[in-house]
Amino acid sequence: MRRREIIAAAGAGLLAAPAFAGESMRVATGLPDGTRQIARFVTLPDKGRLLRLADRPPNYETPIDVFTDTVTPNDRFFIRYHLAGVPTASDLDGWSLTIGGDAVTRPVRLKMSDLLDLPSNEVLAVCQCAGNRRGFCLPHVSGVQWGDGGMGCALWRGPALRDVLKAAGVKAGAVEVWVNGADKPVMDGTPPFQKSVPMDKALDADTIVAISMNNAPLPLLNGYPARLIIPGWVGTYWMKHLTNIEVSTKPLTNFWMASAYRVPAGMFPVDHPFGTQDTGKTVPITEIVVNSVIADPLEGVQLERSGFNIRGVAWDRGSGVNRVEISLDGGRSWRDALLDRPHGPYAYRRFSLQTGGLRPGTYNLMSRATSQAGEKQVDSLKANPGGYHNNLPRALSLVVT
Ligand SMILES: Nc1nc2c(c(=O)[nH]1)N[C@H]1C(S)=C(S)[C@@H](COP(=O)(O)O)O[C@H]1N2
Ligand SMILES: [Mo]
Repeated sequence: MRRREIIAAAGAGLLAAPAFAGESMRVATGLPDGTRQIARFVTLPDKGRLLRLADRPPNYETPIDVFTDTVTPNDRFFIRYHLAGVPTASDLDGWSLTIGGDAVTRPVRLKMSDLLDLPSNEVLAVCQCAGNRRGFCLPHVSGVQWGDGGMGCALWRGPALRDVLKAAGVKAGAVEVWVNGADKPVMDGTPPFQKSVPMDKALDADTIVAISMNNAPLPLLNGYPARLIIPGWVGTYWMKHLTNIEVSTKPLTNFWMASAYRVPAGMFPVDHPFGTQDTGKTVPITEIVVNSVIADPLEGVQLERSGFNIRGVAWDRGSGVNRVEISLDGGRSWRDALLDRPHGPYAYRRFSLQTGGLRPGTYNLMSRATSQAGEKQVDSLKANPGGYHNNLPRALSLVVT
């Protein structure tokens, strides 16, 4: 079967994943009914079990139980595409990366061997879709109805983007780096998925062209053979199957920059504003907000009155997480969780809490993280039309018997 056919077969339920002992096969209760009805746990080629929300374009989320670990394995890493024309491995044979635009001195075409010749950097960083948890927004907003799993944390390795750009020579006056991938629209009128990054972020030492993910080649659906890594920023800039870079003296004004992925100006904290894309009313969504997720126990389970261990991860835009609190009573009272050592500013930080003995009854479990920068998860949703940056603590109901 070709990959497209496999996705279609998965869609028809022909490749339904087997149930693994101890793993959640539930779709989160807070999601809209329509999403819950069509979402399926499926296994794609080279991937483990993921929750399919859509398959044209492919949108698959990581099951929540995977977030007990700092690193998300490649085969469990979520998949997000905007365009249905996803490249196959053979489409990417002989892959190359062109660098041009009005702000380079000499346009070049680089091969994989050229990237391998450059010094290599690595960063453990969370890739999170700006719309992660959109499905829990009330009132619901349109877009892919992500639950908790539109994110993952991996060890990314490859040359710094600034070293890659050196091959073409960046001229004074460059303001943005425009990036494009190998996936294509399948319908006339759909704009190609092209994004841009401001010069200072593009030249940051931690911004890399990853050719390795968790010490292996990137999985096809996570951007093989090379993708952009923009630590601390939401996934939309992390261009997969990177094929074309334009260094520009002008801001990119296409649909994906000017209309999509924007938030009201001033609504969310940012360290490095994206000035060339700021209209005064709205700004592009950029830096990740502080957030956390409880991966164990799972929503709806029954537990013993002797107590249980609560585990999960917390993360932010790169200041680091320094506190996670847990509530068992839906946010009325909180106690501090134990934090694992940090694995770098852009990575998940694990937390845990042993509840001790509990009376029988229903408990509403929540987690709330605070960052080194002093930001805390919100008490009420910062509503915006895209349903972006939902970091409202989630309440998981469980029963102690
Ligand atoms: N080529 C390409 N790159 C892309 C996208 C895309 O649609 N096409 N989506 C972006 C978005 S919105 C996200 S959240 C991340 C998701 O990365 P993943 O699919 O590896 O999980 O990829 C980004 N890079
Ligand atoms: Mo995204």
